[in-house]
Amino acid sequence: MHPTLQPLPMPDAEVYFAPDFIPGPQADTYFMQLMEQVNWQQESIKLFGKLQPMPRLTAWYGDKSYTYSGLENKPQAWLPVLQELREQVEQATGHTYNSVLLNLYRSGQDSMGWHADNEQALGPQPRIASLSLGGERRFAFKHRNRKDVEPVRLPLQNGSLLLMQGPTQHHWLHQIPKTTRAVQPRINLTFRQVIS
Ligand SMILES: O=C(O)CCC(=O)C(=O)O
Repeated sequence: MHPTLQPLPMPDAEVYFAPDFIPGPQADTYFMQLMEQVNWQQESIKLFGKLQPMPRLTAWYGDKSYTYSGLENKPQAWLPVLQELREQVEQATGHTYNSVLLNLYRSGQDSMGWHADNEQALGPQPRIASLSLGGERRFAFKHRNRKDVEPVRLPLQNGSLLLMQGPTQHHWLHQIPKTTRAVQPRINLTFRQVIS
């Protein structure tokens, strides 16, 4: 594993974090390329029986289709820039990924609610390698059922890499909360290995 990926001291989890995985200027270039080249979509989700626009834009690239939040994502061919980032993340984590879900948080009003990435298609111990580009946002973890365990808050800065594996998705939820602070747009790429 890449030496900058350091373990976070979280019980019932296996989480590693490299705050400076991609140097700032290079991360800025990747951010601009992805803003321009990715086929960003405004998807909808059903909330209390009503269709609502998701509070972020998304895109799915990979070798297989994948159902996420009840949405079937048709695979799109890897863009060269995504292929390049995938190779860097594979080298750093020592594992392969056949899919990437991208999220674009246009402003502090864009967000992702509490959830775990525990879809069956990710296998019994999902491994999620999550790269952040652009404006810094706060990421939060909370244990699903242990009240004695403190929540964990982590600023995800431009160029940082967060790796979640092992039992993490079974015991912890995570989110990107909305913020009223002035924040720059942020792109997040979550590399995954879809097995079914
Ligand atoms: O934007 C992030 O850092 C979180 C993304 C996430 O939780 C997900 O794609 O499942």
